[in-house]
This record gives sequence, structure tokens and C-alpha cells, in this order.
Amino acid sequence: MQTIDLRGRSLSTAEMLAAVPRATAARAEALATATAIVEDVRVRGEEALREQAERFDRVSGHAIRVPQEQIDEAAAAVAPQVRAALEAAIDRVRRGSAAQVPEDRVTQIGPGARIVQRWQPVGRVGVYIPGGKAPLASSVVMNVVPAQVAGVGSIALASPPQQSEGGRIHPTILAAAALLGIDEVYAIGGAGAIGALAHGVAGIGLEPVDVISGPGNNYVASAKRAVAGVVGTDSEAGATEILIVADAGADARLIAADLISQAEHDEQASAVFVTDSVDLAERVAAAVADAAGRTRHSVRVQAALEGPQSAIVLVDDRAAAVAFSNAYAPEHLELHLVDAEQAAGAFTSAGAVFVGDQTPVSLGDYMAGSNHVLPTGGQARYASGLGSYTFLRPQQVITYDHAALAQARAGVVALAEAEVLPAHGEAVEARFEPAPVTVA
Ligand code: HSO
Ligand code: ZN
Repeated sequence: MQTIDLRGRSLSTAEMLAAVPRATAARAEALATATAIVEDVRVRGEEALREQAERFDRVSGHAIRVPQEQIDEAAAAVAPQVRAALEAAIDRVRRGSAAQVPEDRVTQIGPGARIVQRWQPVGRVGVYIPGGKAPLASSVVMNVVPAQVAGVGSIALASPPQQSEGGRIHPTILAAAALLGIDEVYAIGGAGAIGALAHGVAGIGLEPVDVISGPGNNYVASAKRAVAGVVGTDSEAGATEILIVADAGADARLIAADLISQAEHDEQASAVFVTDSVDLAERVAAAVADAAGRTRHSVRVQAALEGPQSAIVLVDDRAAAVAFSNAYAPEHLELHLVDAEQAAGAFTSAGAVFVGDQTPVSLGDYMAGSNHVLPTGGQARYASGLGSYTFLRPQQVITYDHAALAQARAGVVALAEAEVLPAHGEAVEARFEPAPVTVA
């Protein structure tokens, strides 16, 4: 890993970001391709899906709507320890997600004037789970549970047909779906799946959804952009990121293990370590060099750690570490600090904050009860991770009686006249005029 020494320099946000630039996806070409694929599915439905499956997944003649027996079989066949872990994860994420459902609130603006702020679940959600480098069964849990907790009544899941499984989707993904009670599953991959969920596919009985969530590659992310305005989507997922802030007393071996754990996802993953201790920086560099060569996916891990997007960053002090982290706005932030709990309040921009050295990101990936779908690429400056609120729409319900309307009458008329929209005022005035006498 490269070491970048920012000590003695006072940098702007832009300069800090330029010091450790993130890998950027080539969006233009992917967007053009994904848009064409989505459009083809919208127009030609099942025929387009079958052609795409042959072209991209090398699969043909498969069942696009996964039969219930296959879902049941997958649940029965999953290894007992994986089943137990999935069940525990579901329970923990369910409890974590419950806190993300706001209470309805009533505001009394005046006597007889009431606003209810309520939270309405969307009607139908499509969850996309990729098949690529890793079968992300945990992502099934992280997307489906918050939607269920939000009260979404209808959930469909799509995942690519696997050539190695004879055109079925990955069995662990199917098992996770079964444990969550999902019975509407489609073997459709990539941008085509996003098009199918957004527009529906009449031939296979797939009804359009209201919100699509779930991870995916550049083409899937681009397809979500292509269906913007048709459905809601979760925030755009980029390569995984971890930023660790530590002080002199931290354990270099644990820091190295956590950097490597997220580098394992992708060659483009970012692993950034920020400290004011030169000694710790050297020990972490050595620990990473030692462990990265021995891990199962060492080629991928080393590519991520040697890339310009990963670095050990030396800063002057705690304040500089906070400033760097908040500017970077990492997907995952770990604090290995003596006073980690008190310090956490200052780190305001991160998808999720993992406090203390016994709270690794990989715990959050599976079992913490928090959600692992988090904003990447600096989106944590303005966006949040996936949660029950992703599937809820805040909606105001307004109720005034005649006396309360009378209180607001003059204000409506004055503003309506100022905006030269007199019919607005007249609509209120109509309530204060005697009803015309109708002669029979
Ligand atoms: N760390 C990933 C999520 C994940 N990890 C799924 C393992 N499985 C999100 O950035
Ligand atoms: Zn992970």
C-alpha cells in the first residue's frame, strides 16, 4: 500500500479527495448498453430475456419463473450451519430495521387544524441479487428484511440463471429467499432484470414493481439510472470501501485484517487507513504486506490494495483525521481509538460507523443487525444506507374544519392574489358564501 503523508499541510476538501482518488466506473458506455437492454425487455418481454440469457449467462430453455419446488428444495438442501446463520441474521436485521420505521405524528396547527405525518409502504418491491464473484445470500437478507419490516406486501426477487446450475439461480440465494418467505423468484440477470422488474413482463406474469433495490455491477447500476422516473431505486452501489482511523495504541494485525476483508470484494475496492502515528502506520503496512499474500483471493486483494484508491494516510492529529474522514465520506468507517465511543460523534459522514476494535465491518456485513447496503463513492455526504425508510413514503394528511379554515382564509386570498392565481382564493371563499338557492 502506498503511504501518503499529509502532515503539516492544511488541505481543502477537494485536495484531500484528490490525494486518494476513488476508482471510477466507465459510466457512459454502460449506460448506453444498459438502456438498450432495458428497452428491449420493455418492448419484447420474455423473448428479449431469453436472448439475453443466452448471450450473457450462456443459458437457454431454463425456467424464468422459479418453480416453488425449486425454492423448497434449496431451503431443504442448505447446510445446517448456513441455515442457522441466515436465520440468526434475519432475526438481528429484523430487530435493527424496526427502529427505521418512524411513528406517525399528529401536529395540531390550531383548533380544528390537523396534519398527520404518516409513513406509507410502497406496494411492491423488486430485489436484484447478482450472481457474479460471490453469491451474496446475505444481501438477500439485507434487502428483503427492511422491505418486510416496512410493511411492503409484495416482493419479487431476481438473480441470474447460473450455467453451472443448469440455468437455476444460485442455491444459497434461493435458500435465503425461502427462509424469508419469498415465493416470487425469477432467474433473470443484469440490466435485463432491472428492466423486467421496472416494466413488468406480461408473458411470465411479472408485474411491475414500485421500488428496485439490491447490489450489482456497473450495468445493473446503469440500468437503475435508465429506469429512473419509472420506479424508485436504492442509492447507486459502487466498489466497496473501508476507512479505518486509529491511534498509536491500536492493533495493527486487526487493522490489516479489516482492510483486507473489504479489499476481497473487488480489484476496485478502496482500503484507506488514517493515523497520526508513524509507528502504527509502519506496523500496519507490514501486517498488510504479510497477510495479503496469504489470503484466498490474494490476487484481487493485492490489486485493490496496490491501486491508487487505497492508501495509508498520515495526518497531524485527531482533528485532521476527522476532517479527512468526513471529506472522504467512506461507505464503512472503523474507529480503533482509545475513546472510540466519545469520538464517534465527530465523524458525521460515513455510510456506517463501526466503533472500537471489536466491531469489524465483516460483522456488519452479516450479523450485527445493521444493514450492509451502504452509500459508496462519497454518497454518504448526502445519502444513507438501505433501511426500512427506503420502502416508506412520508405523506401528509391534512384535515381542517370550517372555523380553522376561516383562520387561514385571509392568508390564502392574499397570497393567491400576489401570485395572480385568483381561483385559488376563490376556492376558499366559496366555503364562506351561502349556497345558491335552487328553485325547483
Ligand atoms: N461489504 C459488502 C457487503 C457484503 N459483504 C456482502 C459480504 N457479503 C458491502 O459493502
Ligand atoms: Zn463485505
